[in-house]
This record gives sequence, C-alpha cells and structure tokens, in this order.
Amino acid sequence: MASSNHLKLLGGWFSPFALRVKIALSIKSLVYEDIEEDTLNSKSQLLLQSNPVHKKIPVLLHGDKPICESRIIVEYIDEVWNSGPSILPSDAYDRAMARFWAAYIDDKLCVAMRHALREEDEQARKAYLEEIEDSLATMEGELQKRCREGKGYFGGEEIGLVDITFGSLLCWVSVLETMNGRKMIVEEKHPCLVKWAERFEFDPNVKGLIPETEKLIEFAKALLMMLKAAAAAK
Ligand SMILES: N[C@@H](CCC(=O)N[C@@H](CS)C(=O)NCC(=O)O)C(=O)O
Repeated sequence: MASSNHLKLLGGWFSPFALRVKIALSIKSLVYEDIEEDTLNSKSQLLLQSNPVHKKIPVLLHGDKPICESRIIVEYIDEVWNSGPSILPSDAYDRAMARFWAAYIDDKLCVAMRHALREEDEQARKAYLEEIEDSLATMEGELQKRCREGKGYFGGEEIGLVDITFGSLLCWVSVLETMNGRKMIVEEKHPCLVKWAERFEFDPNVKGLIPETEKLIEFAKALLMMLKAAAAAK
C-alpha cells in the first residue's frame, strides 16, 4: 500500500493535460513519481483502474486515491498544498472568473485544436484553424485587461489556473502552425499574448517541462497514422 502522501503522476511527455499537472506540482515544490504511459499502444492496468471512466491521462495518485481530469487535479493540488503560491485567486468572484476562462479554453480552443489536428479535408481544417484564431483573439482581449493593470499573467503577478490551462497548449499551437504553414500567434494581432507566451515558457516552474515541437510533430504523425488505420479497419 502506498504511503498516504506519496504522489504518482500517470502522464505522458506529449500531453498538454499532464503538463498542467507537472506545472502545478512544480509551483508547490512537490516531489512525485512520474510514470510515463503509452496511450497510443497500451494503457497500463494502473491507468485503467485509476481512471475507469475516461481511461485517459493525466491521473494523480495521492497515496492510493486517484484524481482525474487535469483542471480538477490542478485545483486539488492548490487546495491540499500551500507550499507555494496559490494557483487560484483567494477572492470568490476572481476564482469564478478564472474557472470560466479555463473552461472556455478547453471547450473552445482545445476542441478546435483537436479537430484541426485530425481533420484531413483542407477546407474543413481551415475552418478549425479560423476557430482557433477567434479564440486566440478573445484571449488577447482578456489579457490586455491584465496588461493595462501592469500584470503579465492572466493570474496577475504569478502563473494561475488560466495561465496553466492555456500555456500548456502553446506547444501544440506550434505544432499546428508548423504542420499548416500558418502562424497563429502574431505580434501585430496579439502583442500581449506574444509577451505572455515568452514569459510563461521561461517561468522557472515551466522551463524544461515543455516538449520540443519537432518531437511533438513526430508524435502527431504517428497518432494520425494510427487513427487512419483504425478507421480503415472498421
Ligand atoms: N479532459 C481531459 C483530457 C485528457 C486527454 O485527452 N488525455 C489524452 C492524452 S493527451 C489521453 O489520455 N488519450 C487517450 C485516449 O483518448 O484513449 C483532461 O483535462 O485531463
């Protein structure tokens, strides 16, 4: 039986969702066992037992207790440990707003990114890339409010829930940009996002955790081939 405080992360180097958890663990200076899952080929028994509903990474095991879904895990980490700065604001209204934007990122941006990656039809893919750009414009507008208050992160002075939720997707935005020959976060349209992205990537709690774009592209190609083969076999 695992000690009640032992932390295990069932993750994957490629996963933006696992990256969120790694950043939150780093903010709280927590030591954890990093277990790399191979979700493309075979999921471990531990993953299937720990997340029987979705069978997805990331899962954080706190002792024997599994916690699933990246944003829920980040909030859990923030609630249980005060060994670092708070990830969610102390004010209830600000906390509600942070959750609103984090949900927006997953419901709009992340969904469009997933479609844009998997869509083979060029016209349909273009429409998803435009949806991504709409969400980026919305996020730029939100960030400009923070910039006017002299703050560099959505969370204010420090990385917060919205920064983690959005920032974890930046490496996959780069993948889509490279694969489609289309830059989507650009200085002229997104002056605040460009600075924020740089600040985020070099933050001590993030630096070193972001996977390389080239490696992610290889992974994306393998994933797309597998999906194609699975569809052909049906
Ligand atoms: N909403 C979930 C998404 C997690 C997710 O999509 N994980 C992917 C890896 S990036 C996965 O485990 N995929 C395996 C599968 O779909 O079977 C979260 O925020 O944690």
